[in-house]
Amino acid sequence: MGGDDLGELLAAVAREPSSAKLGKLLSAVEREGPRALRFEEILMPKHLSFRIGITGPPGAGKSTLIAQILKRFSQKRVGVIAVDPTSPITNGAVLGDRIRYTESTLNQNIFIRSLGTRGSLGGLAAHAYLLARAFDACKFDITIIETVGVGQVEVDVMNVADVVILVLVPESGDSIQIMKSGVTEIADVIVVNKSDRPGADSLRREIEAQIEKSVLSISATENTGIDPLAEWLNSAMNELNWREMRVAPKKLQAEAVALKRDEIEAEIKKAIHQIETADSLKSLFLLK
Ligand SMILES: Nc1nc2c(ncn2[C@@H]2O[C@H](COP(=O)(O)OP(=O)(O)OP(=O)(O)O)[C@@H](O)[C@H]2O)c(=O)[nH]1
Ligand SMILES: [Mg+2]
Repeated sequence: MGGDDLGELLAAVAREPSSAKLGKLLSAVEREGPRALRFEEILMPKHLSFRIGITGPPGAGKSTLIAQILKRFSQKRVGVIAVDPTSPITNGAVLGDRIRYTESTLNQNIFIRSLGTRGSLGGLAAHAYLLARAFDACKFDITIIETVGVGQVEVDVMNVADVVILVLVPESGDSIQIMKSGVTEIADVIVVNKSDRPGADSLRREIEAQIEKSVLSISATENTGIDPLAEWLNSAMNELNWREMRVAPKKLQAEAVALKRDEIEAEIKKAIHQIETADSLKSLFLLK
C-alpha cells in the first residue's frame, strides 16, 4: 500500500493539503468504501464543510450554475463532487463539466471530483457520502454536490447536503412530474434557469402555484439572478444551524441506511452477474 494507505494520506493531508495528496486521498476513500469510516477523521470530522446539493434534469445548467457560484465564493476552499450515473468517468460529458467549471474558475482553492458508474456495480450514493466526508476531513469551507435527475439516488445523495437547490428549465417538459418527485420535497430553493429563454415566467408561476418554496429566476450563462442566490447561500451558511443538523441521529441514520442499501444492491448485482455468466448447473445456483 505504501503512500496510498488511507491512514497515512489523512495524516499527510492534515499536515499540508496539496491537490496531489487530496486526489490520492479521495481515490483511497473510494477504494475502501464504507470501511473508510473506521478512521476517526472520516467518521467524526472535527471540521465540517457546508454542503450545497444541486440537482435537476439533464442539461438544466447545473454545472454552469456551479461555475457561477464558484466565482462568488472565490475566497473559500470549495470541493465539488459531480455525480453522473449515466456516464462512465471517462465520458466526454463529465470531462466537459470539468472544463466548464475550470475555465471560469482557475483557482487553487477549488477541487473537482467526478463520480461515474464504475461498471455495473452501483454505489454512487455511498461514494458521494464518503467523498463529502473526505472533504470535511480536508477542511474545505464548502462542498458542492451535483447530481443529475430526480430519482431515488438523487434524493439519497441530496439527503446529506445541508441545503438543496433544484434547477429546472422551461424546456424540462414534464415539470409536473418533477414537482411530484421526492426531490422537490427536499429542495430548499427552486431555481428556474435559462430565464433568458421563453417560458421561464410561466414555469415560475406554475411552480409557485403548486408549492410553497422560494423560487428564483436565473440565467447561468447570462449571469443574471445569481447574486440573490449566492446571498441566500451565504446567509444559510452563516445562520442555519447546519452543523447541529448534520449530526442529528435521523440524518446519520439516513446516511447509514443509504450506505447499507448501496452495499446490498451491489451484492445483488454481483450475484446476478455470476448467475448470468455461470458455466455449470451448480454455479448457476451460486453453489461452490
Ligand atoms: N440559454 C441558456 N443556456 C444555458 C444556461 N445555463 C446553461 N445553459 C446551457 O445549457 C447546456 C447545459 O449546461 P450544463 O451546465 O452542462 O447543464 P447540466 O445541468 O450540468 O448538464 P448535465 O450535468 O449533463 O445534466 C450548456 O450548453 C449551457 O451553456 C442559461 O441560463 N441560458
Ligand atoms: Mg453537469
